[in-house]
Amino acid sequence: MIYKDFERKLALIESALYTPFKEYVQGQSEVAQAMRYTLESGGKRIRPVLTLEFAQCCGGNEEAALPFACAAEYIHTYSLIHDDLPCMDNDDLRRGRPSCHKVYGEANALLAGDGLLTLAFGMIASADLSAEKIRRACAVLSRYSGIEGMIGGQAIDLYNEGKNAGIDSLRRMDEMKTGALITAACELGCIAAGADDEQISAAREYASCIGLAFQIKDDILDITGDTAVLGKKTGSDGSNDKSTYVSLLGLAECERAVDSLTQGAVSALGVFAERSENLRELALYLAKREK
Ligand code: GRG
Repeated sequence: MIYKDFERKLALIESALYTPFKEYVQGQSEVAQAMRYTLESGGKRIRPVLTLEFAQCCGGNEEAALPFACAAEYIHTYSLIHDDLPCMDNDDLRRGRPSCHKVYGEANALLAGDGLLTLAFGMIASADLSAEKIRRACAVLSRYSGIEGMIGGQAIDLYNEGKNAGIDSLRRMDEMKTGALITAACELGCIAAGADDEQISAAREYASCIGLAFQIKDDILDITGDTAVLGKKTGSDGSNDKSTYVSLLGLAECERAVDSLTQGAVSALGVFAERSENLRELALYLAKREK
């Protein structure tokens, strides 16, 4: 257990994630099955938990924030499906199971990713929140997951292939590819709760620190992790001839950077005082995670 309330929040998220599927998965659509296959393959659900935690921290209602939390996880899941495709990273294994396209074929996997992407915005629109909150949530998710965020980061990643990217370029790429969606997840919770500017700015700072720590930890686990625990191949960064934090800075410096960024994240929570205890625990857990 990461912290006391984690499992309860996870259960809320798990049940909400599959609500739309009650209508169309029954109808044998292979694409809907492919969407569900990857959704239920056991991700850590960090992004939707962040949404609910920030909603709670800012005094909001977690039930009302749930559609925003699901939207963040749908976008994340679509990105994993597309990232594994032969035209991207060509990975056969994801979360310990064959990747979506290995089971359902490339065309269905492509559509499953598209289906989750569009479902994310439909889910936001279905929230029982004001039109202004829904408008802001759509704008935030679109910006951070699009060309200025996650997609832009993935494009830089493709462009950098085979080149020896330096630390600044690597950092910029990861802020966009990994950090932006984590920031969106945190900010969505703030928007659902009607947070003020100071709270939103603290959430962004926290997200920026854990986002970079998360990616550095991912690079560390690619070297030190266990395929059986991680549920994906290790050593793939080296074999893809990519610069990573570990290749540029070494393992020990990477471990120090993760610790210092985690401290930065914890400090950013000051404005929320004791209400942010769960978010503190979450940052500490992410720094120590093994998958
Ligand atoms: C849209 C093709 C496309 C790509 C977008 C986000 C992304 C770019 C690709 C996903 C692959 C990847 C390795 C991204 C880096 C971020 C990262 C470490 C993702 C894994 O997130 P976790 O650990 O995954 O939260 P789980 O399985 O726990 O949900």
